[in-house]
Amino acid sequence: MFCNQCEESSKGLACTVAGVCGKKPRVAALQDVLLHVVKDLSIYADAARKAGTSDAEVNYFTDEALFATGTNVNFDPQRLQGLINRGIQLIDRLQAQTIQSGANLAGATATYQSNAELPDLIQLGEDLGHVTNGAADVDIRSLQQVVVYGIKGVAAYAHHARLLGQEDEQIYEYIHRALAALADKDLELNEWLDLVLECGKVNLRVMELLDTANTTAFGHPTPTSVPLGHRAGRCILISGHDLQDLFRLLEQTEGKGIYVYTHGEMLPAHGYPELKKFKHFYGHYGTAWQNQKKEFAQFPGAILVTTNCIQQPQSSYADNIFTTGPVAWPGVEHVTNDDFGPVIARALALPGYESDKDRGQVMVGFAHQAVLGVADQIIEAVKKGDIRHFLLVGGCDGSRSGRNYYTELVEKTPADTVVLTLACGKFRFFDKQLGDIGGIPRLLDVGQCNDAYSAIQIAVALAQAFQCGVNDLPLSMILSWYEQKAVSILLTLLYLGIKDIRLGPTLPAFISPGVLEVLVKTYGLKPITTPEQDLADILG
Ligand code: SF4
Ligand code: SF3
Repeated sequence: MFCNQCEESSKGLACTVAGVCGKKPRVAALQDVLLHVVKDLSIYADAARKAGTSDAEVNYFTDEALFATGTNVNFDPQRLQGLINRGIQLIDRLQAQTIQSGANLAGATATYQSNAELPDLIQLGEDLGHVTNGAADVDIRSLQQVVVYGIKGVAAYAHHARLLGQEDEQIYEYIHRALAALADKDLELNEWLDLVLECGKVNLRVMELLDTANTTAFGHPTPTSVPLGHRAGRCILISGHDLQDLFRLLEQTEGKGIYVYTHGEMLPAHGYPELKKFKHFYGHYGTAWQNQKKEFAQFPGAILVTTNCIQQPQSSYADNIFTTGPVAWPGVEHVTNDDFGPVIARALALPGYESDKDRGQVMVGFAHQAVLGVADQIIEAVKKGDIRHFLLVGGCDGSRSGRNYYTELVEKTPADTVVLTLACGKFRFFDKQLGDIGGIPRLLDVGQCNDAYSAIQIAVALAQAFQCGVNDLPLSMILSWYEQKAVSILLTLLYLGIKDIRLGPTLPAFISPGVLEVLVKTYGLKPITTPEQDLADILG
């Protein structure tokens, strides 16, 4: 196996024996087949589109399949086999249409066997290898990996947005064109660089769509205090990013004597009016994904994981955990069609909490509409010198020890600075009491990684108010990354021309020295150092 798509790649290079995330070689091989299938399907879809047709089923499948190959999403060989077989059927369907149209199909390598057995597919994955291994030039291969991993992030966002009725043909058009380009051996470095930046542009659009999708369905988040303790009674914990799943679960648990708690990236859900109206949607439990083995083991109810990041369930809670949507683990019951009956039945069979417990509160709900609603107050505070600087400290969490940097950095920020945060990296400091500046909280939770659009909107609006560019604002971005949604967000920030981003805890293994040089020279991208050094550099 060869996988280098996340921040925890073995030895900072790649996982080649087994995934640090728990991905077995056979799962890696199946994901490789699936990516090759999606790449070949993209060649046909791109040709078909150029001939005037776009196939909705192909578009949806593309997002679903790419999402399944992301970090900590789908570890289930049978489900991956199902996706591969569907992809092959779609290739067959498009092949006939595109050949008839006389389209240019150079590079299409579709020689797949329909309904192949698992051992044959695993062997095929081992033979095919990583989808970018045809590129001989190390910098081109690096850029191809940036594109493929960025596209996985785009696909994840597109999948969420489409489930809530928002989609845009230009997103599918880009994904198919860029993946089809993997088969074009003549594409040069600059053309791959263009595809990298275009990925950032397309990701901005898909994040906008997702923002529209979430706020149309559930209202704009408002500042909301979320209990970290619990109430006596039966309980369900919901993790992942899918707000629609949460809404359906809340509908189906209403009146059943079950409290629903959020875990990980679901925390910001408490800020949405259409979600917080449910009285049994009580509070938040636990921290980020890498702590789930300990936290899930201690939760006295059923657990539903809707998207990344799932880890290998421990025997102590294996009977209590369920998956839905793109996420899967072999042997874990996967619920479909928004029917959470099995999860509810399990919650009713488990003891739940014996008594009430108060563990304090955290504030969420500072998405773009809430923050821009007090823009005048913020601008005034900046003009008076009460707010010296904004720091966007956001991104993924993970298990590397160097991630304490983010906790220490936030703890050390001076009292005249405001920290905006988003995604699961916030669990390093989400319950710190940083106080406020004239009523404006110093720690503002913008939302999930899925809400990076909100942070961009806030930055753009502040730049307009101060009549300057985003790079001229008293704003610094200190990002933490782990998986591929973070890659796509970083590409969006680069596409927007945002400079001097600090990235950690380590730089991506898939960035070659040559590509890194371009990123450093053009965008001033830099690795994090120490909290003291970086704060001194930022604040002068
Ligand atoms: Fe390794 Fe990350 Fe790939 Fe898992 S997703 S196999 S940890 S590089
Ligand atoms: Fe976290 Fe997986 Fe990236 Fe959504 S839950 S930010 S890592």
